[in-house]
This record gives sequence, C-alpha cells and structure tokens, in this order.
Amino acid sequence: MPTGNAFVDRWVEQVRGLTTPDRVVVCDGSEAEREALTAECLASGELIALDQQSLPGCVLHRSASHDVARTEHLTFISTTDKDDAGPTNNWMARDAAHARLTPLLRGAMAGRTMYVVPFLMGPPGSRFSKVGVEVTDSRYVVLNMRTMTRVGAVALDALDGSDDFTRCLHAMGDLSPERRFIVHFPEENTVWSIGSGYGGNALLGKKCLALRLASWMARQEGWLAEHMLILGLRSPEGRTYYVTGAFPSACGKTNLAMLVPPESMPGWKIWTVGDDIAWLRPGPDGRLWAVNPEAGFFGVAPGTSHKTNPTAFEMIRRNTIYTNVALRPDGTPWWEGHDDPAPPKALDWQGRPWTPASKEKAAHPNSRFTTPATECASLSPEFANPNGVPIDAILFGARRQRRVPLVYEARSWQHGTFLGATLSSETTAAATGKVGVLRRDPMAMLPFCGYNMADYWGHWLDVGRALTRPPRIFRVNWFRTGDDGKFLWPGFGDNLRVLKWILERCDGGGAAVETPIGLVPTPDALDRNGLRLRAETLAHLLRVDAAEWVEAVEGQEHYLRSFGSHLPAGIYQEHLDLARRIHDAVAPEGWTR
Ligand code: GTP
Ligand code: SPV
Ligand code: MN
Repeated sequence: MPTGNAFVDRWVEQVRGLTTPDRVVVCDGSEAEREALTAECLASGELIALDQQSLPGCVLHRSASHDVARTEHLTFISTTDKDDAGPTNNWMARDAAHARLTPLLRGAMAGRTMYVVPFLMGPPGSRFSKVGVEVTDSRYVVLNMRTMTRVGAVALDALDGSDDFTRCLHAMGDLSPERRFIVHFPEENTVWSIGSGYGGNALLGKKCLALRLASWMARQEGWLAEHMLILGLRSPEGRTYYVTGAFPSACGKTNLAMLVPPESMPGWKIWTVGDDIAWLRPGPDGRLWAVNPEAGFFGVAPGTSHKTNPTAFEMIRRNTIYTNVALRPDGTPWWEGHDDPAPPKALDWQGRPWTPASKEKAAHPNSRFTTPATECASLSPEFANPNGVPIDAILFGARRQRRVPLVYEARSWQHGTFLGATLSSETTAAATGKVGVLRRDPMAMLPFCGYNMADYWGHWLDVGRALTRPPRIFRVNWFRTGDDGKFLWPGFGDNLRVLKWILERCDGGGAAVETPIGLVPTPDALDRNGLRLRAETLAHLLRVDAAEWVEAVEGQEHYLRSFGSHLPAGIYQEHLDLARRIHDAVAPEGWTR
C-alpha cells in the first residue's frame, strides 16, 4: 500500500525487504483505525480494557518487566567523526552500527505486521514543524504515536512530495536488553531502534527525532530543540506571559505545565502549551518563540493526584493509554501517590496479585499515561499556533536536596547558559539505573543532545546573540530538603509564587539580593499570602551558603575542562567569575588570592 510519496515508499520497501513482515499497513490516523487496532490489541492481550463507565476510551498496557524506562547505555549517536557526538554521548561508528543492527533487524518482523506511520511534529503550516515516518511492528507504538504526534495525511501533505523526513525504523525484536539498541544517524536523518517497546526508546518522534536529531538540525538552522515545558500565565492585571522550563526526566515539567493556582492567589490564569519538548526560534521581533512539537502527553503516573495535579488527574480519565500501573478489581488503575488509599487487593504492574502488605510497589515508579493534548482542560488556545508563543523567561530546574536555593536569577543570557550547562540533578526512574544519584545533566539534555554538548552550549550563546529581547533565565529547585529529609517547599500549585516573582523580575520589579551565584529574592519578595511556611523554612529555602559552593566550583572546573577545545570561552569565563565570587565570599578578611 503506497503512501503517495515516492521517497517514503522506496524507503518502506527497503525496510520491508530487510525485516520481512507478513503484511504492511500504512496508517491514516483515522478513528476507525484506532478502533480496529485497539480491538486487535484487546484480543491479543497487548491491551486490557479498563472500566469504560468511569474511564471511557482508557486501556492498560503491561510492558515486558525489563522494558520499563529509557536505556541510556544502549542509546547511541552514530556520526562519521566521534568528536561530533562529544564526550557525553555513546558513539558508534556508522559501519559498526550497521554491522551490529542489520543482523538483528533482518527478518525481525517475520510473521508480523509492519505499520507505516507518517507523522508531523509541530503544528500544521508552521515553519517550526518537521515530518517523520516511523515503521514499527508494535501496535502499542502505533496507538501511542497517534496520540503523541499528528499522524496521516497531515504529515504527508506537509512533506509535499519531498524526501525531507526522518526515517524512523523500530522493531520489537526479542526485547532482550542484550540485543537492544537505539541508534541515531544525524547525518542521514535516520533512527534505528530495536529491542524495546518503551516510550522514549520506541516512540521515535519524541526523544529521538524531536530532541536528538532536532538538536542537530537546530544547530544547522539557527534554532534550539529543548527538553522543556511551555507554560502561559495571565496575571490578575491581565498581562500574558510565556515561560519555558528545562527539568530532567521526572523532575516536574508536566506538573508545572498544568499548574493550578492556589486559592490564595486569585485572578491568575494558567495555560498549558507543552509538557516535555519545546522548539525555540528567534523571531523577527528579536524575541524567542516556542512551539510544542508534540500532540499529547506521555506523563509520569505515580504522584499524580487531585491534590498535586488536578488538571492531569481529570485529563487522564478519558482516551488514555496507561502503561505499567496497578489494576484494581473494579477495572480502574491505581498508583503510589493516588488520592485513593492503597486498595486492599489489586494486580500490580506485572499483573501479579498485590496487597498493601506486599514489599514491592503496585505501579512501576516510571509507569506512564498517554493522553491527547485536547483532553487537557488548561490547553492553551495558542497550542497549535504555527508561530508559537513569545518567551519571557526560561527556567532550569532539577532535583537538589541540598545547596541550591528555591530560585535565583542569572545576570545575563551568557550567565544563564552557564547555569544550564552546569545543571545537576538526582537521577529518577525515567531511565534505568540507580535512583537518587547526583549527576550532571546540562540543560536537562544529557540523554537527549544529538551532538557535542560543548558545541551545544556554544550554539546557545549564538542564539542569544540573535535575540534583541532575550528571555531572562532562572534556576529553580522545588526539591530542597530539611534535616528530616522532607521537602521544604510545598511545590505544585505553590510554585506559582516563584513564577510570580520571576515575572515581576521580567517587568523590572521584584526585590532581589545579589549573591555569589545569582540574584535571590528577598523573603518578602515572594507572595506568601495564604502560604503556611515558617520564616526559618523560607530562609533555609533561599539560603546561599558560599562555603557549600566551594566544592561544587572545584568539581565544575574539572567537568568543564573535560570538553577540551570545544568549551566556549564565554562558559569558562562564567565559571571563573563564579569561582572568584565564591572565593571572595568565603575568604577571611584581608585574605587575597
Ligand atoms: P518526564 O515526562 O520524565 O520528562 O518528567 P516531568 O519533568 O514531566 O516530571 P513530572 O511533572 O511528571 O513529575 C515527576 C514527579 O515529580 C511526579 O511524581 C511528581 O508528583 C513530582 N513533582 C512534580 N512537581 C513537584 C513539586 O513541585 N514538588 C514535589 N515535591 N514533587 C513534584
Ligand atoms: C523522559 O524520560 O524524559 C520522558 C519519558 O519524557 S520518555 O518519552 O520515555 O523519554
Ligand atoms: Mn521528558
């Protein structure tokens, strides 16, 4: 069945010859297609129906038990020159990648159906948008792609007969991590993924195209592809602002993007533009403009409740694919951090009997929901605006139990780029490996930058130079803990208090104090109306203890130097300036360098 695009058809033929499926189906994105695929999945057991009375259109998927998160050690950038991938990426020579993956792909779809999914990332008719075609032998992947991207004629129309599309080849293989590879070929605008059905490994429009390959294209074309939420805010005075935020995986983007203002802050209105990926371009007005290339949300289920994120909680009651959550006897899902107490009995994420006495979690910590953006009550009217939205502020956020204050402002675009470049965060369940380990995650892009990280920082500085009205840049941390290990800041809706100060700063107001690391709000500058927080706690949240930064700065020196000649001078200069300010702050009186 041809797509009508000769380049697509020729590539699909090649893939068919290699993977030898029994059948080839070109997806059109129609409702009938969704119904048919869902029915097949329900019959095969790939999906389990949930209670359709309370959760219309909702289904549950259980993945293989060792295929539940991104596998960063099996993710590669394959370029001619190793230096182009840089020291933070796994690199595979092109020939070596072909030699390793071709045997795994050969005959990989025998006895199965190969689905051809033409998809558009970004709004139709937008100069931001990019086309991909994913070929996959997983119906679950097709159903997820239909929610997360714009599938069918809308993509082929955007392609308009050209060969300007990302070739996304996905095969389930035997799901063994021994034979799992996610390889990106930026020079050929191609991704090969085999051996995983998990979101970031298998929905190739998302992290593979929209971040790794897009970041490569963006460098060439003068824009930025970022792991960022996009949020709109209207103040009680009626001014509208847009903010983006780069936080590492499972560090709060979806929650911030759907923030519900606390009752004590009446008059604020919040809109969700995106929760995971932003494509940013300098506009003719010298401002930075953003679109969300996705069409749905692939969000973390645990911790999602009426209390924490009512917008998401309501949104996932319809047309949602749940992956690896627990199942209650009444056909409804449950997870840790749900409003309902633990059910007396349930099936855990692997389908095994579970009770509150069980040692293991009922839902996988990286269990997810896949929901169309159109189900989100706070979806911005500008969501599909081909021009995007103009950005006032950029946030870099991460999980940091210690040292990093609730919020501080960069002095300039270059200083802000430095704050992003030196971002570190405690690891989460979104990727396989140990949770809670502090690691560098520059711009929250460590796992997603498709080229040399230091060149990427240089590109940030270049983009900044193309802006006459650049967004202001801030560092935020909702996750500082007290001596008892508990979060000091209430987070979620109350994060609006921090955003309010940020927007005041953008308008030239908002009281701040200079510290060696940047500008921190005075305690009174934060709106505390209705907030029950002890003065000592707030002081702790805002504290910058220069002595604690001495060690951090030493580690940074080593880290930045590891990028060698690729390190932009401006970034190193910011490091030297920080080191000097920290030194001056801790040096005893009369002590000179
Ligand atoms: P990815 O989809 O993996 O990129 O993650 P994300 O950045 O969108 O993370 P998400 O908003 O889904 O949050 C992940 C976890 O952090 C959830 O369990 C949330 O409940 C929790 N979380 C989010 N915001 C806050 C906050 O302000 N404070 C606290 N304490 N936890 C938060
Ligand atoms: C993340 O891990 O940052 C996610 C989920 O947003 S995934 O699409 O699997 O990468
Ligand atoms: Mn993400």
